[in-house]
Amino acid sequence: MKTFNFARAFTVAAMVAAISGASTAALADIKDYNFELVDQTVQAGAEKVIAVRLMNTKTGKPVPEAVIFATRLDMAPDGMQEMATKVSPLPGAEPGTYRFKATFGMAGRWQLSLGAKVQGETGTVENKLVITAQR
Ligand SMILES: [Cu+2]
Repeated sequence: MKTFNFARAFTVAAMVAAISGASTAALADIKDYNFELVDQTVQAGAEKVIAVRLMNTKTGKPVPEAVIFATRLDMAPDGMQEMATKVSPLPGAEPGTYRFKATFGMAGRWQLSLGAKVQGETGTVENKLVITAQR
């Protein structure tokens, strides 16, 4: 009986170790990545350039070669979510920086929604950034 209890306790301990080990590995993940605006403001008007940097917040370094697959730019921060404009990717200036071209038809606050896949990471980086278009 004593031997049986010991074996059972050991099995449970091993299982707990395995589970906590797995969750520790899962914590070093996609949540450590964040987009940030290079410039918080842009001039209102046609064909303006927006630049964002994808940062690894653990290392403080920019992350090159991410695949950007979802972008939307609209005036949701000023209560005009239906006022959306087309966002076109442009070649990046430097590794870890991603550039887009868009027409800001109105001065005010615009929300840039981004989705990205990072090399070697599962999951998706999803960020919403607010950029102000000025006259
Ligand atoms: Cu508007």
